[in-house]
Amino acid sequence: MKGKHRLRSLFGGFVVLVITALVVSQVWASIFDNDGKPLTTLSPRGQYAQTIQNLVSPVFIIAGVILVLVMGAVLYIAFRFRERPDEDEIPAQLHGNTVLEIGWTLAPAAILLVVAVLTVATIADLEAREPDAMKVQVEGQQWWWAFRYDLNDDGVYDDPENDLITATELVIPEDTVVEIYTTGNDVIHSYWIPELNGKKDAVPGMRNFWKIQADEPGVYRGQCTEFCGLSHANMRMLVRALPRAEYNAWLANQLEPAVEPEEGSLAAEGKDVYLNQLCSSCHLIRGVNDEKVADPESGVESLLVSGIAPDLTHFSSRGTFAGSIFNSHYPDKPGATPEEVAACRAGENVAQNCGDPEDEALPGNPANPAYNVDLEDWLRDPTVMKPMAADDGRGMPNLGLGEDQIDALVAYLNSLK
Ligand code: HEC
Ligand SMILES: [Cu+2]
Repeated sequence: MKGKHRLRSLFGGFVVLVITALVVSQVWASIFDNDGKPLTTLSPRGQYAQTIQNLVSPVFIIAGVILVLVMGAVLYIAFRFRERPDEDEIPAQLHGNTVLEIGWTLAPAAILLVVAVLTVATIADLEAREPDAMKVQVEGQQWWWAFRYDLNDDGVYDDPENDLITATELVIPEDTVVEIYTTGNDVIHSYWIPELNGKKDAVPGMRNFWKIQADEPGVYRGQCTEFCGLSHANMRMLVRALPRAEYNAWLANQLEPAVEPEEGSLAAEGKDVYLNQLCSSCHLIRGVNDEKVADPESGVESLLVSGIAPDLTHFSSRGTFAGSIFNSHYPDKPGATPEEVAACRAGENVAQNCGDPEDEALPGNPANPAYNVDLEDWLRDPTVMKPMAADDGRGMPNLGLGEDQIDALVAYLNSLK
């Protein structure tokens, strides 16, 4: 009877060990394999994410050692002092042992003190201003992001002469500290690019300091992490870090007004549709509908645009749209010739002319079929593509466009390099 009992508990222990080993190996693998999982917080690709990692690792190790010690002691004691049928003695009691009582009060306090010092030091590092950083205001809107680059460093972010306003994708130079100031235009959002830093709330009426830096060129993804209404889950974010020279070229191009379509072309028709179908009451295309109108009473000049829709001046320089959940075109092949890029954008021989859609680092990765949506579908009815409360003035309404208008608009939007 006794032998059978021991066999059963041995077998039970073995099963528990195997299950534990399986779970630990799975968790371990998924934590450190970042492939295709850009939202893991444990794979830093910039100095601030690394700062956080430098706190997480020692705390994790301290907690792990304590876990093993405590669980080991529990298992040992449960086994060593288990009730035996032929013994009815109670083990020696330790209650009132002063040395032990003081020891197990002071030891955890000391450990927590170490963790507290490390944590406060990390917070101070992350909150420190960087004198030479470039500065961008990051503004959450239902359900996309607007960016204002303070190019002349005067602390003013909405001066169209000296600041750049873009949307959807935050483009930064590699290996450069970027100070960001988060704010919200409607409700509270939260900006979070886990590979570059932690989260920062974007609160209406406030400007919260944060900063990011990417060691390597690449695409870094994130997700709004403060519930912000109907399409909160569809409010992604994307940072594109470029080599310095490419960034400078990107910036020079962004500062230009929109490309004027060739007279008589389909794109030129699209521009007319843009101006005539209400698009221009919400969206801004610099050089097209950025004329200001003076208020007859106060004389204050302002734009005729609502400002609550993404800037489309260089729409086609971005790879994603609508809160980075859809791709506007196939990704460019690295080192592609202009002919290949043009052919790729036109959808000709995609396999040869476009980049590998599985490559996460490429703009507008259409690897996920759910996201590989045509711009046409968006214009046909955006409310089907993304839940929005357009009747309530949130998001983009269905404008009931005809197919000819959609074709022309797509040609125009794709020409806005
Ligand atoms: C009532 C305001 C409104 C009107 C009118 C409107 N849009 Fe939009 N549009 C929006 C908003 C808001 C978004 C962002 C929606 C989101 O991603 O949640 C958007 C997104 C877009 C996008 C994706 C941009 C990006 O970078 O994410 C395109 C392209 C676009 N609209 C084109 C058009 C065109 C073309 C028209 C005219 C036929 C038009 N819109 C009319 C408000 C409007
Ligand atoms: Cu949000």
